[in-house]
Amino acid sequence: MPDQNAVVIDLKFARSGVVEALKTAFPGRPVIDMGDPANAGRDLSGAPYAVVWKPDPSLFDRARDLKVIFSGGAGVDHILSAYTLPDLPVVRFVDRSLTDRMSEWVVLQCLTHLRGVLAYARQQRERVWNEFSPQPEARDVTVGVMGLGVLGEDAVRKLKVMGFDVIGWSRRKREIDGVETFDAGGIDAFLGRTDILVGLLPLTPDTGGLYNAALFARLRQGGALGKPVFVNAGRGGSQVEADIVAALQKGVLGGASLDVFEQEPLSPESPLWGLDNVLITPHAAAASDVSALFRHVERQIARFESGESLEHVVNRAAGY
Ligand code: NDP
Ligand code: OXD
Repeated sequence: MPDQNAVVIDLKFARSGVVEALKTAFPGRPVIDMGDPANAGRDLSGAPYAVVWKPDPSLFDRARDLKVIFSGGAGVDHILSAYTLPDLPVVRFVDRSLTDRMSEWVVLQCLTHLRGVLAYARQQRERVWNEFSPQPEARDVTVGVMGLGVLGEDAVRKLKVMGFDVIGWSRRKREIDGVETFDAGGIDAFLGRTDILVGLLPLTPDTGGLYNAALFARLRQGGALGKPVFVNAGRGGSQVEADIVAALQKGVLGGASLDVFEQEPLSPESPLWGLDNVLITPHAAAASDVSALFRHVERQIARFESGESLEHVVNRAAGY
């Protein structure tokens, strides 16, 4: 029998977190959890809502009465580029905890490279007592943030609190107090000033392969860190990993911190693992808190059902 109010859940997240969060989420509403094998062949017609992260490809055919699709993450490339989606609103996940986590990760990476943490960790393993000097201050280093959306804007603010000189780049010009910003056309000026490049861009047809050899060559050489550093937590599809490796080996880049990769998980064969000036995290910069995700979906469903507009609706033409 079709479920007229049901929420279909298809989240490739840690299973225990989903099961636990579903104990209290969506009170009074049927929930069809596709992670439960009992729902494998279930009729999904009638269900108006789906909350998805890399869902089963057949989901959108089977759930043919959907009214709203909720992304389980802030990024939506996992659905926009992978499926022929029905012409419905796609709502992405925007949440304080996710934003805070991302800014923690970004600030941590910038401080890691500023303070030579990777080199000191290497020395510690070798029991070497050797101080690196001179010690640059955050104010001597310009961090250029690409992507000034929800995550980029928060990261910019927190990097400034740490004392970094921060500049930002986005498709359309953004105004952020105390931060010089550039629009798409200002990319050369932006890159030429940047010592640490932070990628917080969505993956779209315009941003695929953007972080490549030609872009790294335009970053400032000879700044306070000596060589520029690349930090990316946006999407791996925006980076050309062979070019990152070559840039690190040739000294075009002095270091990198990468949370996202062209293929995830990163292959054990990737040369990136073996580079000692690279810090790798497994797409863990800012995990979606499942309970917060469900609360956000509940809020949006309440708005939708009371005739208010949905928030955080993706611009399908722009791809984010
Ligand atoms: P938003 O949609 O709020 O912001 C996107 C920003 O990117 C905007 O400033 C936008 O410009 C800019 N942008 C998009 N396309 C272009 C382009 N072609 N040229 C220049 N700028 C562009 O997204 P969020 O800040 O919420 O998230 C950003 C991304 O972070 C997500 O899409 C996801 O891929 C990634 N992410 C990664 C996580 C992780 O754990 N590694 C966790 C969460 C998200 P404009 O302001 O002009 O629109
Ligand atoms: C997201 C992510 O988009 O986890 O939220 O990458």
